[in-house]
Amino acid sequence: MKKALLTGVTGQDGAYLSEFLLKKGYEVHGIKRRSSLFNTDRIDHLYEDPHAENVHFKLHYGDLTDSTNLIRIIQEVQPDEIYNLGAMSHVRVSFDTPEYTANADGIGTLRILEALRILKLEQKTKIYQASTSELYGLVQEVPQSETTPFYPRSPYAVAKMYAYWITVNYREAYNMFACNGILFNHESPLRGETFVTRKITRGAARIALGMQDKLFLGNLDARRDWGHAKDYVEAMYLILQQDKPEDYVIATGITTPVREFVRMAFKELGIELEFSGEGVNEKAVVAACANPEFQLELGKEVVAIDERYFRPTEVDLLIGDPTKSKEKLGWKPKYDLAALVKDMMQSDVKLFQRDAYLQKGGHKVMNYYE
Ligand code: NDP
Ligand code: GDR
Repeated sequence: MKKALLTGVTGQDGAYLSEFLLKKGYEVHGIKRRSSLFNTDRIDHLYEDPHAENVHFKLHYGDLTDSTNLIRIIQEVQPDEIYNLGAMSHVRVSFDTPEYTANADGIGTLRILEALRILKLEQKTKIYQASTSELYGLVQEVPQSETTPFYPRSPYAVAKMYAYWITVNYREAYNMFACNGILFNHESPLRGETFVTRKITRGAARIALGMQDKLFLGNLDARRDWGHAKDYVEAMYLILQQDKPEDYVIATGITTPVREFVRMAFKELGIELEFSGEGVNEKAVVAACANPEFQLELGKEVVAIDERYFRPTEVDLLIGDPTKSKEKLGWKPKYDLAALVKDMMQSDVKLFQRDAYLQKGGHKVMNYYE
């Protein structure tokens, strides 16, 4: 039985990848940070009682900022594959916590690579590094491929650039099977609530159900190449199953502005929007509502701009060229953008129908929509 060790197991990708690898017959070990509340919602369905025999999914307390802890866990697990998914992954927040981001996202990757060397596992353990399309930052060429020059535009992207190159360097210096997956944005019903797609699908569901008045967003002109996380974790696995360690771009090859994602999300609920104004004065109002379930007045303003969500330096356009991954990995995504929006919208409507029901019964529900 192959053993995989995942950092970031409680995150969006950690949850989908764990599920995928368990189905493949792996023993999956996940590193989880200690938190004052349980934060395992995304992996609770995979949880196995550690007292039982033949446990295939095991959690270890750990942190990418703690070398000794990483060395100990890796020594204990002796993994065949490590997927380094753990990171402070929010681009906007990295401007507020740049030093921590560099430590966890940049040096954290070095700590894992060094742990393998210290433990003399560098020829046994393959490693996948969660690299990102944010490396391309300020547009140098489109579409962006494995040979496009990097120009990072945030403390997050700069930290990930260190992680990218240290992974390449350890591959070349020590002959390690260490690979970067340069993944473009991928989303799902499990996406963190403050990334733009999930913020939009949550906002649209809550507005339709009368639980939220308006959705405040930042730059609606930014364009992203959005895929479904379920498809993207399969690519991570494929990257480590090749004969040679290499780096791959994983993307759909289609780019869409944030504004269009907003339109598609509301449309999925039968609500048509009309956008007007420019820059900070842009807004969207309800132009038609074909769904009798939702009592929305025509002309009601449902989307407005809040400058707080603008970034000091923005990444305007991302569009990936997935030719290499299609040809070499045989990777092909099953979800297109419409199917992704549908999946996320259906899930959030269900979630907030439950909250609306609880609220009606006098229970307090969480009302944050940052
Ligand atoms: P999430 O933000 O959903 O998950 C991040 C995970 O990292 C969480 O489990 C989090 O733990 C954990 N983590 C954060 N800091 C530390 C730390 N110091 N030590 C150990 N674990 C830590 O991210 P995604 O699942 O979306 O992304 C997975 C990886 O892929 C990330 O590295 C991200 O930067 C990268 N990436 C993501 C893309 C995307 O579109 N989703 C695209 C390209 C790259 P906790 O739950 O405790 O917060
Ligand atoms: P991104 O994702 O920065 O691409 O990083 P995010 O969803 O945060 O932003 C995408 C674009 O939408 C614009 N935007 C807003 N973003 C947020 N979060 N909130 C808003 O209200 C809002 N309004 C407009 C942003 O300015 C941006 O242009 C994600 C993360 O998962 C990274 O970890 C990963 O590496 C990259 O994707 C690929």
